[in-house]
Amino acid sequence: MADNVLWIITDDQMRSTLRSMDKTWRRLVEKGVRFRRGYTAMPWCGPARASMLTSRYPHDHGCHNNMTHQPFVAQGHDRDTVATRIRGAAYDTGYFGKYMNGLGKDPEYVAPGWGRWVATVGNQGQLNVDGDLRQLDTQKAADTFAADRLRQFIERHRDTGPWFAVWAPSTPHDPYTPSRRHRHDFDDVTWDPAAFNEADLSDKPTWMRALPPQDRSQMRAVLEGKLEELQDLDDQLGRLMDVLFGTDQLDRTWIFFVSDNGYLLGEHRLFRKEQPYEESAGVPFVVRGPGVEAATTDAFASQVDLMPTTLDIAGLDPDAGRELSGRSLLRPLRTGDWSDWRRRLLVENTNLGWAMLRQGDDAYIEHHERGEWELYDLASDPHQLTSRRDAEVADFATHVALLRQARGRALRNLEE
Ligand SMILES: [Ca+2]
Ligand SMILES: [Ca+2]
Ligand SMILES: [Ca+2]
Repeated sequence: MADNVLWIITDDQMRSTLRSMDKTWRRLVEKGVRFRRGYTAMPWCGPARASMLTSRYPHDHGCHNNMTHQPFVAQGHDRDTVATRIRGAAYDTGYFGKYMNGLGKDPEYVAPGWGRWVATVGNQGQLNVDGDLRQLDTQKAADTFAADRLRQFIERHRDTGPWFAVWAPSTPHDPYTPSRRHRHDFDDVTWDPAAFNEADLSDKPTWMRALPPQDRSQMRAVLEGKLEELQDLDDQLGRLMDVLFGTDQLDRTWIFFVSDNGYLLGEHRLFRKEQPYEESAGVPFVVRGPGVEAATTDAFASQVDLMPTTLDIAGLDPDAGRELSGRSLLRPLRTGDWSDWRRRLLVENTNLGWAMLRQGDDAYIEHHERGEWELYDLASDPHQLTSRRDAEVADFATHVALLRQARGRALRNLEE
């Protein structure tokens, strides 16, 4: 029987918070491969989720803002996703949790390809359960309901398979409502990252230079809320792993753990997401799977890689029908050999008009409409405090210009 695949997609989680999740760390990270250079396709909830489901970059799927569901469906993208494709390999499928933003205006929608559909609709506790709407008291209750249904889905497949499921809790997105059990876990957390309220913004794009400082106590409180909510998620993940283990499915299940986007808490005087800096553009990215040796790697991984890897696990050709823009991680995950992997990676925001090229230690950021650029050496300047204004960037600019118009195999060739 082919292996099962589970995607866990958290909401607004920074890479730096993964270590706070003890069960996740012990049962996923230490048993799998952690990508220090895992990136979103675009650091905003809806467009990022559209990219994961289709292995298309935002410039290709054309859903540029956070009301993503409507343009996604209008363009027919929902008929060619990881779910519709993997059904061709006789996988049972299930979606559990937050889907694309905009679903609140189309609550009865059930996306093609999903055998089970337990989607939170909007952010007020409404759920669509296989086409039937339910109203729970809170978003937290809806999240818990979705997680319960996921465990039931897994239990039902004790003796059957294979299956593919997505679990997408709306954690640690605001508002922060940790459980009684965890709501004091990080009361004393402090917050003083190196780039907090960056003093000299003269190397930053023009619009940032007049930014007022962020309030440290407010940023610290957000961090506290995120870390405490993540402890609840960590407990849920522990229960999930118990079910996989208890039903003898853990050794034939691949688990991918990512966030839709990262989050800035006052670094460079910025708050929230959408921006090209590492805290926002980078995401936690972990894979645990059968035969995979535990490791940490500097290979570039992107959200667009999830779909081709999953289809590869299912024995399908990821490029059948439409060439995907991501790469299958499967072979290097199994061998540990990343020498043939992509050398450069695109991250973009087609709404704000920037694109970033990651190449080696370099992060080149281009602001198209403003005609401005930034370049950081993340080895000597990991906190992105000093853009290298004197650098020669013509080669980076050429690659960005090509990558942001390409898709499929042509895009992948530009990464080499
Ligand atoms: Ca998000
Ligand atoms: Ca607290
Ligand atoms: Ca600076």
